[in-house]
Amino acid sequence: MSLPSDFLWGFATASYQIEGAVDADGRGPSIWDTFCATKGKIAGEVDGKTACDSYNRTADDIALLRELGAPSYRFSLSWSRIIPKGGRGDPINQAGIDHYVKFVDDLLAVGIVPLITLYHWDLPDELDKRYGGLLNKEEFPLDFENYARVVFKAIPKCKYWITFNEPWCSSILGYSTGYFAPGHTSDRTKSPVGDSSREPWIVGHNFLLAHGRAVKVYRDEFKEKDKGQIGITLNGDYTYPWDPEDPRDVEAANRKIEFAISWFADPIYFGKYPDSMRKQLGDRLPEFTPEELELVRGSNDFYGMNHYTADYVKHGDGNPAPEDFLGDLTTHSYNKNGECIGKETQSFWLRPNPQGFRGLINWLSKRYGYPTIYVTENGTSIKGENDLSPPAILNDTFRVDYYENYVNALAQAVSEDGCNVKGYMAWSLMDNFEWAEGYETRFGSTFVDYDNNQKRTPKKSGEKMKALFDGLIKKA
Ligand code: PNW
Repeated sequence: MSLPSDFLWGFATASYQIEGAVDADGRGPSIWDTFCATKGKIAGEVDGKTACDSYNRTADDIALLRELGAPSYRFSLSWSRIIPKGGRGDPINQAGIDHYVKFVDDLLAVGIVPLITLYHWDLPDELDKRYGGLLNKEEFPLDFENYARVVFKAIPKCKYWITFNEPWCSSILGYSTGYFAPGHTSDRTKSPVGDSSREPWIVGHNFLLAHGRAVKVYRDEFKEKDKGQIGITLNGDYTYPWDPEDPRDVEAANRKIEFAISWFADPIYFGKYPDSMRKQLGDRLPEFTPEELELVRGSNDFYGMNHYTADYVKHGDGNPAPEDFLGDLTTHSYNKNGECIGKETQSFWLRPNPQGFRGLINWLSKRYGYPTIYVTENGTSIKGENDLSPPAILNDTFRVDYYENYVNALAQAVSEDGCNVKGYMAWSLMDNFEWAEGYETRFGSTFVDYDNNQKRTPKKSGEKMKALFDGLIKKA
């Protein structure tokens, strides 16, 4: 079992989760600043005002990456640091650009390869207020295209670009359940605005158009000269039928992956939405115009894969509610025989199931013709971890096992199944702002002491990562 010699591994983070310094150097607010300020949305009523203070500690973070021996680092840019109001007619903030240019230079100076995500959920708040943000098909893709061009021009040294992180989360959690910013939902006890039956599908469509536009800009104006690659990062669980003997459960298990992943990947690789989605959603799922398809089809140089967990799936009754986004099915932690998918973690949606990683890499490879895959996130929280303090919290053996099992499953998918995975970014470099779960849920390979000036101390899982990959990657 092995990984190719050019395999890239490292750690991942996202701007709003680590940077803090929300008012520094002209940054404008994002929808997450606004969402955090709304009572009842975030566990512990916390926010990203300070987070890990990474905006002020780029040198510490680079030193940490070096200490862990990471050859690469995936991070995201804060759009509203670069264009505080976000729009294509709005002023550019040179201080924001300078910050990221220096960060990339500093990473490269010590031999760390940067992978940059343009958008990890922190839309400039002004765009949401001005025209409804992600819901606006006329404005949002053009503003994203403009932002992307500004960034490509400023940072030619970056060779790996990710347009969007997990559009499923932004669309479903942001516009159906209301669990994430901007918190739209049909549930009027949670939000005065939203239509869960329609808005998530509109937002998803707009993400695809904006992705297509940014990719076209990169390919037309930068790729030849800068020699980089660009793709989108999609999240999705692996699935197993609750009753493998019941063909309806088998079908539903497959359908769940289509509703999570193929929603975005089918248009990109095949130029159409999955039949299962069209059948259930009808005209609530937008249609592509020929010009839109032209933009979207073929718009991935690589597939960015975020993956954490798996579910057992039971078919629904054939009569899904208008708010249903799973695909007329239910998910379960136990199957018909009472077998458990994996142990509990601190995250209600996450139970480790490493075979599912191998399963999903194979599923994607078969469906999309063995594309180049970069795993852009994989990791776990630990039940009760936040109740511990050093030194106990540093001994994160549950996470050590998770990484070892998942990375081995990946290596099997590559060396035994012939899948084309070229990189792996562990989520996360350090404990950080875990969205609606605040700081109570930790995903870090490094402990961040929020009570002691955000001091960083590597956990065992961080220290063991290099040896794990050194044991698998072939010597050049
Ligand atoms: C991903 N779910 O989010 C994100 O890309 C990260 O920013 C985040 O910190 C990490 O995973 C850990 O949560 C997800 O509810 C959040 O299924 C929620 C879900 C999936 C992914």
